[in-house]
Amino acid sequence: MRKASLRRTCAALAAVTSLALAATACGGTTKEDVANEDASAATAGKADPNAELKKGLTVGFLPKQVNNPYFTTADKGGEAALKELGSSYKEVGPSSATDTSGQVSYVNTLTQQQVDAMAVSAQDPGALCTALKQAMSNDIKVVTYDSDTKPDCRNAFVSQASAEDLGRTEVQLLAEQIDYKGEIAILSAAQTATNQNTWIEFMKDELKDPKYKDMKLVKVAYGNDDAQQSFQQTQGLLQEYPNLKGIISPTTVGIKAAAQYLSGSKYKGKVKLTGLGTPNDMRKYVKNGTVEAFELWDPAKLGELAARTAVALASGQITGKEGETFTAGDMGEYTIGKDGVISLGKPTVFDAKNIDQFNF
Ligand code: RAM
Repeated sequence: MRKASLRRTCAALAAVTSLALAATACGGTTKEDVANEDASAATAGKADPNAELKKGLTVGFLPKQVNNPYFTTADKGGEAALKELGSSYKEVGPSSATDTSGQVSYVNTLTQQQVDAMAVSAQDPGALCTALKQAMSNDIKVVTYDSDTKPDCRNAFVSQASAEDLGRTEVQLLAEQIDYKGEIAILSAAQTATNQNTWIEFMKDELKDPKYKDMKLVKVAYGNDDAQQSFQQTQGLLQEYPNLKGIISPTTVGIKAAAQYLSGSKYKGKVKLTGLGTPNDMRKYVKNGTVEAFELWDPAKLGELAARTAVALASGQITGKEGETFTAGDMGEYTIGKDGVISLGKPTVFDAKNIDQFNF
């Protein structure tokens, strides 16, 4: 048995039986282990930019939430790339964006299934760490995409855009729409979401600039990436703060629900709304005057880059260290940044002028 497959069998054992039993079965060092040590260390520790991309791999996608159209689009991008590369795709995941223990179980499931790599959008920065580390110690490459865990709990993070750019530009977009004056609120996703929380920190920092001195962030509400909860939270914000001038919703589920609420209320066009949404979800609210401008990246490209990164890792072309480069097919060359972060690029701002050019 190859060392990698021995390790994986042990991971499967550890995941399904008691750890002690797995340790007894897997604890010994065999001659084969020693013989393979050098080769294995080489693949684990050093990138070989000229390594052939492996075929026949299995990459598991584990989004925050499976029935969220944003992740459906992202993961389809991953699936298409894997097909092109001669590897297999599977997707597992919880239906609620606040089911952290469900996500942990799905990481363990993928580990038991001995996938070659997994692409995970983390609901919570720390909760998945133990399970992800166990996967990595069994030669499974771990890529986070969309929402990160801690840097030592994965090999690389495929980020949609610079978190700083996203946070700051959302404040700038809203400020222009409300003339830099008035009370504003944020309607976020889950309270633990790494991506939204990082963007919100940058929004708060942006608001410290004296040019926003007449704007006041009165509340951060959480709609948990659930349409109904996000709708009710928007309604609640307007009841609690009748002078509210604007809302930033950095979640595709939240901004859509908030637009739906505003669009059917007396606040339509008066309370401004921006954030992160898909053109297909937001088109009608841009056309009916509820929303002026919002932004997003192409989720399919994010999924594609996650898949290509997973395959490059599993093939030994990269290890996730800063400065390593790889070619992501037609997407071109990417360089790994600080803390293993690979950034997709700049987001697009959508408004009445350009929204019809996009279909996702
Ligand atoms: C939702 C999710 C996802 C986020 C987008 C913008 O679909 O919260 O993690 O990146 O919104």
